[in-house]
Amino acid sequence: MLSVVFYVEYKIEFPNFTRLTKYCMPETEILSTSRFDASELSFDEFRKIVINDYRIGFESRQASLLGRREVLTGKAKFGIFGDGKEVAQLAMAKAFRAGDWRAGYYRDQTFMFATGMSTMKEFFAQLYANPDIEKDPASGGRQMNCHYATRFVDAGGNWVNQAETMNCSSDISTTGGHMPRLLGLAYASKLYRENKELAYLKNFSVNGNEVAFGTIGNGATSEGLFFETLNAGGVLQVPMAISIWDDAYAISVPANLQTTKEDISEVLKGFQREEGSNGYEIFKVRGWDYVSLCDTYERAIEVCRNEHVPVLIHVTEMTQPQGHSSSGSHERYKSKERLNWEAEHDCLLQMRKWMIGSAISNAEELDELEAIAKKHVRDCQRDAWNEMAGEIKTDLDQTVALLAALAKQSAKESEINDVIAELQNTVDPGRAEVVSAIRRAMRITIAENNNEKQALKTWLAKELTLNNERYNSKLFSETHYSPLKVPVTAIEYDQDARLLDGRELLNACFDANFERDKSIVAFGEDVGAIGDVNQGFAGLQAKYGEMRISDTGIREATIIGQGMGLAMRGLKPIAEVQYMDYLLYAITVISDDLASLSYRTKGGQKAPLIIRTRGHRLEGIWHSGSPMGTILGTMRGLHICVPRNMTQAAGMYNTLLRGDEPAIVIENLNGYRLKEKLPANPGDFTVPLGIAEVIKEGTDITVVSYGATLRIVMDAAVELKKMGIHIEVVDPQTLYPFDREKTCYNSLKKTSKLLIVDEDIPGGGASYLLQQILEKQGGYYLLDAQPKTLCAKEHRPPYGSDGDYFTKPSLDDVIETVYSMMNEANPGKFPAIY
Ligand SMILES: Cc1ncc(C[n+]2csc(CCOP(=O)(O)OP(=O)(O)O)c2C)c(N)n1
Ligand SMILES: [Mg+2]
Repeated sequence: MLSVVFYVEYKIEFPNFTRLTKYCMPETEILSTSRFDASELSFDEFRKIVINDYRIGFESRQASLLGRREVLTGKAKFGIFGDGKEVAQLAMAKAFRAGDWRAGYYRDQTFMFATGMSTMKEFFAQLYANPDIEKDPASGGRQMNCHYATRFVDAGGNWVNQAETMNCSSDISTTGGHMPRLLGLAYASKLYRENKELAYLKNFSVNGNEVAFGTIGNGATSEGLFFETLNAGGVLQVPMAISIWDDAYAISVPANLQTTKEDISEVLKGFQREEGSNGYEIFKVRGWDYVSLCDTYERAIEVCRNEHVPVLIHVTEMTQPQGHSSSGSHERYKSKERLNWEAEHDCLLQMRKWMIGSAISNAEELDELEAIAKKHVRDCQRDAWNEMAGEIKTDLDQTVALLAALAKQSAKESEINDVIAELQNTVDPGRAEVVSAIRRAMRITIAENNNEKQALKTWLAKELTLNNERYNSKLFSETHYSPLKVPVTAIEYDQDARLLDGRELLNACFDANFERDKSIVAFGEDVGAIGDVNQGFAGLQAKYGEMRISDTGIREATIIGQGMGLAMRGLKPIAEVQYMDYLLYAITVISDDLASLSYRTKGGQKAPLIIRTRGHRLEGIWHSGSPMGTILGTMRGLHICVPRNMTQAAGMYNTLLRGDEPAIVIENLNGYRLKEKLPANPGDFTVPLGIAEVIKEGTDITVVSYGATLRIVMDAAVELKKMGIHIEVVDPQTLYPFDREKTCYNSLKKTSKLLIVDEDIPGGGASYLLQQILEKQGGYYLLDAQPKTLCAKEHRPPYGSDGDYFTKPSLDDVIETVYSMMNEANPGKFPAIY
């Protein structure tokens, strides 16, 4: 072990500092993440590094102070900052290398500055919600301030070379919500190191040497996602370095109400790795002790990186000089003693004292540095504001000119002038005020038409298009690699194609894909050794190895996080959630993190994860759910596939595995043992997303259904035919995207009557289908009778076949509902049954 000893005023030891690398702060050209190299470093060089660290920390603090002021004076909506957490982040940055990953939370601005993954000007651009990704690359103004991300997907949808860049996965605001993703980011390193077949993916890893750094607040460690992640990381033994920023509070709630023993690392001692066991290396260090912090991070990350042992660094005695966020002050809930203690233990104050005490610097030098730093931060803030305000001002001036021209020609001149005056008097106007003024003027002049009004209308259309791009774009990656652009390959059958169980057909599909693409992996509960509970992966672990098809613990949220992290690092994961009912345990990760990823980074990040699950019908309250309304309401940002059988499911997997957007595929639980014909190209034929299919033609009523109910509808069609009724059955196949070719609408042209059969509760998935068909496609205008929905009851189905019959739409229900619609239209021909 190396050790440097500086004999200055005090004897200060720096064990373990091993490396010096240069990294330039973009706007300052000064070293930032420099490490200490015992063998090469002179005292002067060492001094420079420390002083520079202090500068970064001090600038970061100024950003927090100024940022809060900008919120309080109304220039920004909300502010949350990393004050009181600076010094630990300087130390963490020293251990962070190109290729590494961060999944953290809103306190990490100092780390981001120190690594160069973000700049001071970007900090303010995000605070002002600048929608330009050149100005706020993390989120294009979509996220609150201090929500960080690096852009690892270029405009064409291509991955950047992640092995050469420092990488930051996009933050989310939900406390602890990022932890499952952290697991996946770390797990990717394990796969890259241990599965030699992945060596060709050079842009993503160098032998799995990348560490995934996570940060989390002490309060957020109370979340289940934290514990689930912690346990999974210990089982998997992945290079995951979790730092806990412990300031003894979570907003107003103190540690004694958050954490057993008020001490998270004390509680977690059982996770400590021991001779012969797996587990963690756990470290505890104070947040104002620069020397110990640098030493701790150096040691912790070395073992994490080299040995793939997860580490946990509990950083205690942190403070929060400005309180939690811009909303509210901490004087309300912290005692005077606590506030005094925090003032005294401010990490920058302590670092400054130590630097002076050990003759690394002196008060004069640091005073000067601080003055320069303050000015620098102020300059960055002004530039960021001027850039944002300048663009809006240009729009505003143009709008005012157009409104003034219109006013001159209008009978409502004074009313329009009022609109102009209001707009001009608005303090710090935004785009909303500009566009709203135009729309008001359009309403005021509703009865007028002239060139000036046309000019205003054209301008409004242009503004709306631009604002649509600024504020509403990129729910999906929408690039060349989108699954919607995957070429359609027709299904082929040999003349003597075998009939086999649906599960075997899926198995053939997965087998072919695993053979074709070495980056595909699959995992979940019971997925590995037995090949999933319905045998779709049967035999594939034996064939392709445990690195590609594996079992996980019962931990739905981190199964999704595991997949998400892998997908961000260039692999193609299929993450399995055993039953659709258990999606609720993963829904936070799917909804908050995965579904919003492309949108919240404005296309700067992607995670093409495929979630595989099964549901709709089996037995009992927790095994036969069909919460499609919940899925539709929480997973916008994923493709939602509801195949009616395993052939269609296979075709959808074949499409999705060739695309780059996330999706969920819900297989029919009762379809695995039904016979289907084995295609000749089970791993190649594709089912395009959003293309509905008429699976039975008819003239009387259009019945739209999907998944398991389709078989019931088809059986009903046979019975109804005997009663002289011919239904047309449409399977949308995917609920998102929905019926891109308006097949439902076209069917209504023939039938003028619509019935939706859906297994969800009334008003669940069915209301989405109605909205899409009647409103979006315009089907309303084709109807000659009230549209109907036939759904399950409002409760979940009881156990047993009788419970199913009396709860879910049954054959009898479908027949009678269709018949009643015919009875209503023509009672003479179809007299009431009852
Ligand atoms: C899931 C969720 N619950 C609650 C919140 C509201 N909230 C935001 S920050 C916060 C406190 C977090 O405290 P801690 O984890 O200690 O981090 P600190 O802010 O102290 O650094 C809370 C309750 C949230 N954002 N997400
Ligand atoms: Mg806290």
